Amino acid sequence: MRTTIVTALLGAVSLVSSITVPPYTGTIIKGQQFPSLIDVTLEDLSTGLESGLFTSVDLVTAYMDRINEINSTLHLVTELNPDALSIASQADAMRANGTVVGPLHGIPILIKNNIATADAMNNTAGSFSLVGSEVPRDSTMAANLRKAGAVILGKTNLSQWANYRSDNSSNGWSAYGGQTYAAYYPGQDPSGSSSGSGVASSIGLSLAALGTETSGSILSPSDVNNLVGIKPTVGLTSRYLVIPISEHQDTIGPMARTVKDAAYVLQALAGPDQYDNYTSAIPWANDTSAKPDYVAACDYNSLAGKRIGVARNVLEIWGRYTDAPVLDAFEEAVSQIEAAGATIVDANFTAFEAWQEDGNGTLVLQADFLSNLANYLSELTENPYGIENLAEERNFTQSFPAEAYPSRDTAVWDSALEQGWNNTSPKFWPAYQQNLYYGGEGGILGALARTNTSAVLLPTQLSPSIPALVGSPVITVPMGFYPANWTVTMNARGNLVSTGPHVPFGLSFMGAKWSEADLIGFAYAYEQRTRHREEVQPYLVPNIELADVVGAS
Ligand SMILES: *[C@@H]1O[C@H](CO)[C@@H](O)[C@H](O)[C@H]1NC(C)=O
Ligand SMILES: *[C@@H]1O[C@H](CO)[C@@H](O)[C@H](O)[C@H]1NC(C)=O
Ligand SMILES: *[C@@H]1O[C@H](CO)[C@@H](O)[C@H](O)[C@H]1NC(C)=O
Ligand SMILES: *[C@@H]1O[C@H](CO)[C@@H](O)[C@H](O)[C@H]1NC(C)=O
Ligand SMILES: *[C@@H]1O[C@H](CO)[C@@H](O)[C@H](O)[C@H]1NC(C)=O
Ligand SMILES: *[C@@H]1O[C@H](CO)[C@@H](O)[C@H](O)[C@H]1NC(C)=O
Ligand SMILES: *[C@@H]1O[C@H](CO)[C@@H](O)[C@H](O)[C@H]1NC(C)=O
Ligand SMILES: *[C@@H]1O[C@H](CO)[C@@H](O)[C@H](O)[C@H]1NC(C)=O
Ligand SMILES: *[C@@H]1O[C@H](CO)[C@@H](O)[C@H](O)[C@H]1NC(C)=O
Ligand SMILES: *[C@@H]1O[C@H](CO)[C@@H](O)[C@H](O)[C@H]1NC(C)=O
Ligand SMILES: CC(=O)N[C@H]1CO[C@H](CO)[C@@H](O)[C@@H]1O
Ligand SMILES: CC(=O)N[C@H]1CO[C@H](CO)[C@@H](O)[C@@H]1O
Repeated sequence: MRTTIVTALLGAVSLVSSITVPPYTGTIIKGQQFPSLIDVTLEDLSTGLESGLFTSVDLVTAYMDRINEINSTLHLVTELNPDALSIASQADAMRANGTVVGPLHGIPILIKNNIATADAMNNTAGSFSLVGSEVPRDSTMAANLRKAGAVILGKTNLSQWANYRSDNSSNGWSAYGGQTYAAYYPGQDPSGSSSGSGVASSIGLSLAALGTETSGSILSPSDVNNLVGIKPTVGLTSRYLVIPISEHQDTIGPMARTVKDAAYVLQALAGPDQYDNYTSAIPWANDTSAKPDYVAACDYNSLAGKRIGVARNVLEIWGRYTDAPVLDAFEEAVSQIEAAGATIVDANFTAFEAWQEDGNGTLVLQADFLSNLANYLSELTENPYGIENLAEERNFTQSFPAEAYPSRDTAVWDSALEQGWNNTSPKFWPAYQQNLYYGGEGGILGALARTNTSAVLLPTQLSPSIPALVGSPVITVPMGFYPANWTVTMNARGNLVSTGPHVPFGLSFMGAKWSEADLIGFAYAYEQRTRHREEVQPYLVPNIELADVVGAS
């Protein structure tokens, strides 16, 4: 649910790094160049599928082999789709027949294990209480992926309940999926809560993955896994049959290796849905022919002549908890954006200090969770333990040994249950209005309006909280890495490496609601000028490549 910026406050542990960086290139077989799956883009895959160099069945096989090769080390996938090969085979038959439904035709995508599918896969949020539960139909996100021709390859592990259960857990841990690790340093914190989606995309276990965000859960794992992540405006992507935290803040978006790939996936996801009425606020909801073309928005010159803000006061207040390599890389990024033709101005969040002292944000999430969890549970067509609300969910969790209670406590739920009132209470409205002020006039929306800027920049570590309050969009792009001689720091629980040599970090572009196409353009212009993703390779990457699979058959 939320991101932490306090790594600088945690005790430092000295470990010596001996990471060597192997080169990864494509493979040539019979004179044909096969793309390397850690770098491959959607356009590379489409070219190979079109030319018959490989099939979707080959792709699914290669990705599954890569998952099987690495899962016992990184624990990042909880379910493989037993139907994936037959779906890929249908996609191949259609393509052979001249039918390609869209750019994602036959392309494997992983989805977070809180996005439901009406198939053999479980949807659990990482809790044993939901293993074996069933939904009446696909979530709209899964349905939209299938409509676009994608092959849903499997489900990724996550911080349990999207990091909305415990004050003493670790990012990427769920009872059902175990502890996910990231791939840039041994034992690396994958961040969360879309942890498995982040690691899987970063090391090429699928073209891209879906994550969900309430406050930071797409942006933060994209940040530390060297990825592009798009946190869309709340309502641009339907939440129907996604295990919720908060209807006012939850959103679903892509995590991919390039801005353009993320744009392709967003194109398939975005749109109105009869099952989630927040989507009726999409400006083009009544005229889908006016849907933006997020891929065409990838324009190298999109920063030219734009006014771009920097939330200087946030940097001043939170900068003291932020490591020097991140701050230095950020200032360099600001210069590069200026050199790309933008005018840079201060765009301060005027109520930022007041927000830090205020508890209304917590009240809103707790009230939403009480209502929205019960609503999700009521949608199930099979509910193995008959759990209907948070009180019962807490009972289950505290008494089921694999849920690791009390070491992983239920403090977040205890607080929500103690609060007692949900989002139908008269107490909800004033708390929510206060949130809208901190995110709106006193936050990102006010900053954009007052300074007449098209986007505001922050290091991604500092970016999620304020846009979360108003449901406005953010995109993160790789910005750099901790240096090779960086001293390792651990997370609060002491079981994960928070920062260390070669750990990546990103730059966030924050915009007005529904401004995704603009943000994608800016992010693309920055990405293409800097190409930071390519500078460092993970310490751990699966060996199996597409060429091995095609060569073997
Ligand atoms: C291929 O196209 C033909 C003619 O439209 C159709 O009858 C057939 O079912 C198609 N096969 C597949 C596998 O899509
Ligand atoms: C879903 O959970 C059931 C019960 O544990 C398990 O038997 C099944 O294999 C799971 N499905 C997948 C696709 O992993
Ligand atoms: C969505 O529907 C609910 C209940 O039907 C209603 O209370 C709410 O105002 C609607 N929201 C929007 C954004 O239309
Ligand atoms: C779409 O049409 C409905 C019904 O006419 C209307 O209530 C809604 O405001 C319209 N939405 C937008 C974004 O224009
Ligand atoms: C923004 O905040 C910084 C740091 O607090 C301050 O120095 C600067 O003057 C502010 N800019 C504007 C335009 O208010
Ligand atoms: C919520 O905001 C109101 C209005 O500013 C304030 O009086 C109240 O103390 C805040 N509640 C919490 C829990 O911080
Ligand atoms: C929300 O609160 C109201 C008023 O207390 C109550 O009637 C309703 O059952 C609650 N809903 C949920 C899902 O707990
Ligand atoms: C929780 O479990 C206790 C002990 O089994 C039981 O008395 C209580 O009714 C349960 N509460 C809920 C909300 O299920
Ligand atoms: C948090 O978990 C750790 C590791 O299991 C344990 O040592 C510690 O006592 C726990 N803290 C609390 C407050 O329960
Ligand atoms: C790490 O390397 C940089 C550049 O070589 C150097 O300036 C810095 O002092 C080194 N830091 C440590 C902790 O050794
Ligand atoms: C998807 C999956 O769980 N694959 C494998 C993960 O690793 C274990 C142990 O190596 C295998 O037994 C699984 O099949
Ligand atoms: C596919 C996968 O990684 N499965 C692992 C999930 O986590 C549990 C608990 O750590 C492991 O036993 C599985 O192998």
